[in-house]
Amino acid sequence: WPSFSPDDPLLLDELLTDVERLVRDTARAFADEHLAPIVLESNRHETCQRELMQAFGSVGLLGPTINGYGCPGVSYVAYGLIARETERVDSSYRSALSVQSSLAMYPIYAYGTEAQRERYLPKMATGEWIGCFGLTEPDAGSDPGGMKTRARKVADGYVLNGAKMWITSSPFADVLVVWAKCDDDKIRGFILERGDAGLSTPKIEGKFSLRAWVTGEIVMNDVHVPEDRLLPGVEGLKGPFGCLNNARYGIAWGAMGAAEFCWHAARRYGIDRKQFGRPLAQTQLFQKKLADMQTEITLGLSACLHAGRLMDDHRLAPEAISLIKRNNCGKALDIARMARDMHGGNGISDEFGVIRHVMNLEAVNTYEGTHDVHALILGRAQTGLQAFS
Ligand code: TGC
Ligand code: FAD
Repeated sequence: WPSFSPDDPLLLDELLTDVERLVRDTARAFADEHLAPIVLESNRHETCQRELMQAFGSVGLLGPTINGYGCPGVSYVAYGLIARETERVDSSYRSALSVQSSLAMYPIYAYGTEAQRERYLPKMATGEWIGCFGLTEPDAGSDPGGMKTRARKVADGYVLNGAKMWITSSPFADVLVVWAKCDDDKIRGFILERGDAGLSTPKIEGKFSLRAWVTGEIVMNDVHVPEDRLLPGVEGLKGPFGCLNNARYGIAWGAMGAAEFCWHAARRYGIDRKQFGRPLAQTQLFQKKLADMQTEITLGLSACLHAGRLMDDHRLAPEAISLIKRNNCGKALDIARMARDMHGGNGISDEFGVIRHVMNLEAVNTYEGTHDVHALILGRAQTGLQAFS
């Protein structure tokens, strides 16, 4: 019988292409060199620097699945591997990448005009311009169809009024993709630019999660948006949801990266720390927990890889994305909480990293559709009965 590979029991690594392995190694090296050394201070003091986006761009991590416009055009599996490696350090960094690539660049690529693609995508691929995605509002989170933001038609464009809440990167953003209801009550996407009169993006203070990257609001008071900044290629909720499919898929991979960090940390800790005259890792309870972590992570990553191959083949249904987003985020949160417990008192110190992942994964389990909302999507798909309202 072949020997067992504890960190990759199903030998998933062997199923990657050479290009995917190269992208994975590039992302891992970048994360080790540029993210791991700063994350403790950045999380502790809630500091982050917008220049980090340019560093991501310099190694080709932005808009990776887009072909052309300065983007590398790699597979969705490669995109997932980038999410896994960056979130292994901190969910904030994967969040910054998800939003730039899937929620800001993708809608411009998929729904925009050629002129819009040429104006925005190359600068977003280098990270010179930072993007954000405004869907959620103070009174419309799980139910984005209830949004109040309006885009009123005027002679040479639209006038936007409203407020978006919990918007990743908004205080830094140069390019703001905002979803608003038009006079016909249909939702459409608009590109706002930093400097538009009536636009402000205050930072949200007091976050206990994702402290290493900035989150804010988008406040619009009679913001005039010229006609050529409407995204003409889509209308209705399928516009924002089309972007969310890609981002949710990436989060499923990313959450497993955070879980892997916690699993490896718990294993190391249990081997090093002795109580009652033997390593903690030599107790049955500790080993059962490690086995549970190893099992869930292996299954979660297998699902991601399979889903990624289907995605690259245009055969992955949105409901299947809900399944992996929901399950992997929930399992990652369970694993992080377990790893925190296995570190005893040290588990609450940021020096050990696991409490930071617990705090981050609380938000990851909530954004892009909460754990329960994805259950309702799956429930509707198998019963034909809609239970949201
Ligand atoms: P529903 O009636 O189900 O659908 C309305 C229209 O949208 C279409 N659609 C989709 N299209 C493509 N992909 C999907 N996943 C789609 N889901 C729905 C649908 O076919 C329909 O089209 P049409 O042409 O018939 O009009 O919509 P509903 O209003 O009943 O909503 C149901 C529900 C709960 C599933 C949905 O609203 C939902 O998913 N809520 C969760 C909200 C959410 O995920 N927000 C994310 C905000 S962005 C964010 O969190 C970024 S964090 C990023 C980071 O930092 O990493
Ligand atoms: P609510 O919808 O009010 O939900 C509260 C609770 O009620 C949840 O447990 C939920 O599962 C439950 N619930 C809701 N409806 C039902 C129902 N019908 N049946 C049963 N239970 C229900 N949004 C953006 O647009 N862009 C971003 O960049 C972005 N970044 C974010 C970054 C962070 C750090 C966070 C925390 C959020 C971000 N969001 C962003 C918003 C995020 O998508 C929403 O927080 C999320 O969709 C949930 O909406 P809500 O917070 O309004 O919660």
